[in-house]
Amino acid sequence: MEIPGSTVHSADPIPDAFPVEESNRDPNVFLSIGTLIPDDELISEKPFLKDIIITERTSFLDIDKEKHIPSSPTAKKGICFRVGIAFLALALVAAIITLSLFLTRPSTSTNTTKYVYQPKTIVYYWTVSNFIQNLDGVPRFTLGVNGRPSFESVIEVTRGDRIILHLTNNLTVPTAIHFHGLYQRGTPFMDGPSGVTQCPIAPNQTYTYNFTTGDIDGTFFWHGHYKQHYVDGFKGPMIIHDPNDNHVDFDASPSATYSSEAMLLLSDWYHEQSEVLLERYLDGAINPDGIEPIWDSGLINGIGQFECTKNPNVTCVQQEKQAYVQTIGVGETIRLRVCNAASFAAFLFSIDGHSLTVIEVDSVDVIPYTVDSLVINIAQRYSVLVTANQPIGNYLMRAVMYHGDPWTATNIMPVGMNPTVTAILNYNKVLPAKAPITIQPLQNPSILIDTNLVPSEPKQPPPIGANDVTVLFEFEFTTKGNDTYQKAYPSVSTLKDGKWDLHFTNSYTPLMGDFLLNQAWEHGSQWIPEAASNTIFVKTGQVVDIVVRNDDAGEHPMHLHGQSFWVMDMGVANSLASIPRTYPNKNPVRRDVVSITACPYDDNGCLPGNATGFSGWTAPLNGTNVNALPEATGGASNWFGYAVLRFVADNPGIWLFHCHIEWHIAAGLVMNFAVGVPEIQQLSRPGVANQTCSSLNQWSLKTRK
Ligand SMILES: [Cu+2]
Repeated sequence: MEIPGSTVHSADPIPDAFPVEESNRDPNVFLSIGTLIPDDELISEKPFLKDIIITERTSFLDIDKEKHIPSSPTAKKGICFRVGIAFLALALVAAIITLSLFLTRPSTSTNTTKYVYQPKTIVYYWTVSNFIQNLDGVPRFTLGVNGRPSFESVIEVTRGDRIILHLTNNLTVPTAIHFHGLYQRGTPFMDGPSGVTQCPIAPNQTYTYNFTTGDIDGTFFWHGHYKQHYVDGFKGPMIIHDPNDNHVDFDASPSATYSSEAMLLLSDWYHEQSEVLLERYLDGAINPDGIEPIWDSGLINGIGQFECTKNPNVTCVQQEKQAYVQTIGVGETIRLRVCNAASFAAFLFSIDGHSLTVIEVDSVDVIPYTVDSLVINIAQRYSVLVTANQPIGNYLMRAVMYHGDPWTATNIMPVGMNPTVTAILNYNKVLPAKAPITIQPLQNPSILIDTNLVPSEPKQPPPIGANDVTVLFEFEFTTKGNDTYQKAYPSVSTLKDGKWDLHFTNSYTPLMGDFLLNQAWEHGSQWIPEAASNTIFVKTGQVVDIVVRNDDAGEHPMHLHGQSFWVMDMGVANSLASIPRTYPNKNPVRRDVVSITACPYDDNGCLPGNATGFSGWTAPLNGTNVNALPEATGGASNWFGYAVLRFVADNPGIWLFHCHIEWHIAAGLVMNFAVGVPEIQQLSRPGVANQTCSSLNQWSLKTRK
């Protein structure tokens, strides 16, 4: 078995250019479209909204005005930015508006007084289209926003703000977007999943997403939630700032203070279109073993490095930039918001020579916890503090994609596949000739697991009682009987009088559920929620436990929309009865994506392993020396991976619970929680929702002809 670190070393492509000074776009600056107007001036149908100024809005530019100024004399501002000359006039107008808002705020100079933030409304005008982009050296048709790569479209607001996002669809197929990690309290129609909370937006139509952040802040991302648009690049960063962030206040948090920040959006990247890949994956005749499509390379903030020299059949074109560069001042501490926006890959993230202090997980602040690397599965987010305490130089930030059996279900990789994507942590913009990029790959990474994390604001999960709901979600992947297609077979039962009552199994949901399709697309305005597939109905106020049982040989990142859950327990077990049902931890980690471990295994299948606690991530980073695995359930034992997740159903809406591996969504690894149907029906459904369904109807009638 290879040592993971050594594999990483040999596979690393070193970016051969260092383009900070050559660029006309500073790599530290995300570009986004947005403008600020006070919340009390906003009425959604006001005509002046059409006339508001749209300006290039530089991410992180506004941050320092929004939050406490660090009182430590050692704190430094590390962010620089550049605004194109054509936008100077518009930027000036925006600055005056921002400044006038700023000047009306209460003083932030004392640490004893909480800063009272006046929420604003941020308006975005986005148009999605499909055009050729060169993200990793191999140009391909890729979805983008306003003619630029999606990764540059940052939603960046402060807790309490309202977000109005006008999304115009310039594609030839429908689309929709989801704001990952947002609760959408009172606005479940704005959550985004096609066929669950909205009809997808027909070509040439506009949908207006209009919602507030509610009471959460932290690191999020937005992404397409129609078919596999996410795989084709339709995704970007989303940040909600805490107006009273202790971590920027040296006196409040002396051991974990940062003075600048950036987001690192990690992704895997495919050279083929998702439609082609999906067709091949689902076809049981071509792909009887259900092997998921494997990426060609990875991206950090939309920039990757495919190994062109290893694949003569691919035409490569020099990119504008070969790697994302993040500048940091000497001695400075930066908050890096790391998000895995991949379709299939789990990442091991590290920075040569630097430790990572975790302060946030999926929007929940945690007691600082220092590691040398992070395992981050799909749709998970971690904020880490990194201090520039090493000799001045350039250090590689490495994101390595777990690959080989069991991660990728095969050891055969696409030709030229690069499992490592790198970015550069650059001290004070030193040039590479003076300070060469270091190469110090990790040899034995320390692995962060959920049970290491302790929320800094304790929140005890309520007990689950006889009138509450316990759901068992089990799944396996197979082609069964006469099925032609590869399918996930989730089966869902609820616990009644100590017995499992099976609700559905073998369900195949090619899209998501079909709530609104029933409501308005297929059945006019009549709502027939019972007709929706894979759905468990929950009353408002009930406590819900989801027991997830993973009978598959791979890890699965399970995501719940509409709320976070407590991770009550996770591990491996050989019977449902042996899963503990009492939990001593009064403050378990809360998050919205949990990676359900595969069982420890050998050639005969699952092994007992450490049955009393989580033993996840047991497979090596590069599993290529591991023998092919039999199906876990067909092995010598009945061991499986599990997690118990608890939430309070106090947010009426239709909330998806699904695996965030995009191929598995398509295979049907999806269910819905319908929370508080009577309360949902009392919510006023925005007019745009009905319009979108009728436009979709017209479009589909037209295309059927
Ligand atoms: Cu999955």
